[in-house]
This record gives sequence, structure tokens and C-alpha cells, in this order.
Amino acid sequence: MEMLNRTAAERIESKVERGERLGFEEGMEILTNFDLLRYGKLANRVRENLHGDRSYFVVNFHLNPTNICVYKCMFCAFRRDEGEDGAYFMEPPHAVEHAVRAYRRSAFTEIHMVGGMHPTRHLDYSLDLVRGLKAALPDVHLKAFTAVELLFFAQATGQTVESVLEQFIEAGLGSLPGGGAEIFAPRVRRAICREKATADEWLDVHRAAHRMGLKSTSTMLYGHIERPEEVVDHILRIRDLQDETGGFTAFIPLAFHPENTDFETTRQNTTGIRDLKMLVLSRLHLDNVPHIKAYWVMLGEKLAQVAQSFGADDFDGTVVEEKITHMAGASSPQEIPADRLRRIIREAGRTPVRRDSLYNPIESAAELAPA
Ligand code: V47
Ligand code: SF4
Repeated sequence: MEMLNRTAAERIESKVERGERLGFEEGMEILTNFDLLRYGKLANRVRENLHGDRSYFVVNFHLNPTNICVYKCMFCAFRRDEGEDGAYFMEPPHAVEHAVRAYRRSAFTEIHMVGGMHPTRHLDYSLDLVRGLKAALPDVHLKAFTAVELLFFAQATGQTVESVLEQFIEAGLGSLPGGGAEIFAPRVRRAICREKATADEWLDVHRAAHRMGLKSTSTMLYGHIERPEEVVDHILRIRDLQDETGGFTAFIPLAFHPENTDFETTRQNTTGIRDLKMLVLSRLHLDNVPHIKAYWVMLGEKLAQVAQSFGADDFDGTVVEEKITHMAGASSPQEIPADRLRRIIREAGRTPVRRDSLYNPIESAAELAPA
């Protein structure tokens, strides 16, 4: 058995070294016979070939204008019914004021805005939010609305996704975030998020956005009921769409936090090895997606730092105020200031590169004195 495993690992190594694509079976092999240092080193080599010693971060601000949501995903600690304790809703001027106040503190270049599917305040409300934010902060990139939200807006107003996207682009939308992908397998979606967009619908929205010139990111939520074959299938479906459009800038494996969700008593937090395994697998399989993000909010600052040597090249950002994971029990801070992100990256042996939302460098450590 050991002999066989070694042979399989050697085959994977030589394929990666020759620049050949890994397939489904190799993904299963990596997941089921995971050798952290061996595959980690391989993923690190791929990462360094792509990005050298650079690790990216963005100075951003997360804005969740409402947690009122008509869907009831089992893994979600954030959503509330209208009128329920803890439900909140920001009118556009309030959301804009909130963002402007934060901007005075940290001069972010990106707002990452996602929210619940409000039963009545959907498309027009969201367009007002984008217009208001753009008017107040014209230089800030708006990365907003998951494929799930965009499809919901289209269905709620009887329009096509393309028409909804067109209106958002005109209002000033810059790109799409990658949320809502969860796990594409129908078995999983039926069990944990039966109401929301199907896998094909999620992929169709990103395909449409890419065709209209928008870039987007992609995610996968792991650590709940998914099976190894469903993880590999998910990653390969992202790779297929990327072959077609080239519109994904990054892939982000999201570690499930079960507190305050329907899984509170049946699932535990993911472990460090599982988290690194997902990053390694993603880096090795997604040969056409430039960046793999270690989202520190979900991984914790320390593991996200280690992850920079296990396939990841990006931290996401300063974030400032995070609700989705913290309502599900995350113990990470609400914000990591840019100076601390630079220090974490330097201590990981990497060169910090502050980037914009589309991964253009804004500054690199070479231009800055060490902190
Ligand atoms: O779609 C929800 C996930 C996503 C929980 O695009 C949970 O760059 C863990 O997509 N435990 C929203 N995860 C966050 C997201 C994201 C984050 C950072 C960067 C980017 C990007 C995207 O969070 C949801 C869902 O998949 N989620 N509940 C939970 N309890
Ligand atoms: Fe609603 Fe999104 Fe939470 Fe699902 S994950 S219940 S769609 S807010």
C-alpha cells in the first residue's frame, strides 16, 4: 500500500513538474492520502513559479447592508427573518455614511459588499447602494453581490441576469465576489442550501459577468457534509469555466464555522491540516486561476501566514468589520491593519504587495522601509 501511495505521489509530482494538468483521480489521491510536506512543497513550487515570493493583500472594507434573508441555508449564522431579534437593515444613506466614516480611518481601495436576500428591498435598493457609494467614494472599487444575489434580483424583478448586470455596471459595480458557491454537488445543495441558486446557475452568472467584462472570484465552503469526490468535482468545475472565460482572479476555500448554525452540535471547526490540504489541492488543480486566497478571517491570522508556503499567495485584506464568520463563532479579530499584514507577510519570508481589487500592485515592500 505504501509503495502504491508513493508511486501515486511520484506520478503527481512529475505531472506537476512537467506542467501537466491533474485530473479527478489525482485530486482524490491528494485528499485521501494527504502528505502535508510532500504535496505542500509541490504546491509551494507552483505558487513560487507564479508569484515568486510575493504575497498580496488589499486594503478593503466589508459591508453587509442587511442580514434579512428569505433563504435559510443550514450553515448560515448571519441571516435573520424580518422582525426577528438581531435582524438589521441599512437604508442606502446610512450604509454610505457608515462606509465614508470607515474610509476616513483607513482609506481603503475596495468595498466588498454582500447581504441577505431581502423579500422586498432587492434590485432598486441594491442599485441605490451602488450609486450612493460610488458618488461618495468614486475611487473605491465596488466588489459586490454574489451570483446568488444577482440571480435573486433577476428572478424577483422578472429580468435577465444580463440586464441586471448591465444596470449594476452602469451604476459603478467593479467586480463580483465569489460567495454562494458552497459545494456544487446537487446532493449537498439539496441538504444545506436547497433554495439558493443551483451550481449551473452560479456558474452561469459568473459566465455572463465574465462575458460582459467583469472579473470575479470563486469560493468553496468545506467542513460540513461534503465528500472528497464532491470537493474535487467543485474545483474542476471552476477550472472548466475558467478555461472558457478566464474571468476568475482567485479561488478561496472557505473553512466552515458551525457555531450558531444548524450544524452547531454535529460539526466541529475544521483543523489546520484540513485547511492546508484544501489550499494545496486548489493550487495544484487550478492551474488556470492565478491566485489562491488564504482568507485570514476564517483560517485565523497564524494559519493564513503559514498558508503562504502551502499554495496560497493572498490574504484578502484588512476587512475592518466582518459579520458572516464572526456570527458563526470565528475567533479572529475584526480587522488586521495594513501594517500588521505587512509584518505577518514579512515574517512568513514573503514580500508584501499591496494590490488593488484586480491584483495590480499598488505598492510593494521594496518601496517601503521595514516596519
Ligand atoms: O457564501 C456562510 C460562507 C461566504 C459560513 O470573493 C460561511 O474574495 C464559514 O464568499 N462559516 C461569504 N463560511 C464570504 C465569501 C468571501 C469571503 C472573502 C473573500 C471573498 C472573495 C468571498 O461565506 C458565503 C458562504 O459560502 N459562509 N456561513 C459559516 N458559518
Ligand atoms: Fe441567506 Fe446567504 Fe445566509 Fe444563505 S448564506 S441564508 S443566502 S444570507
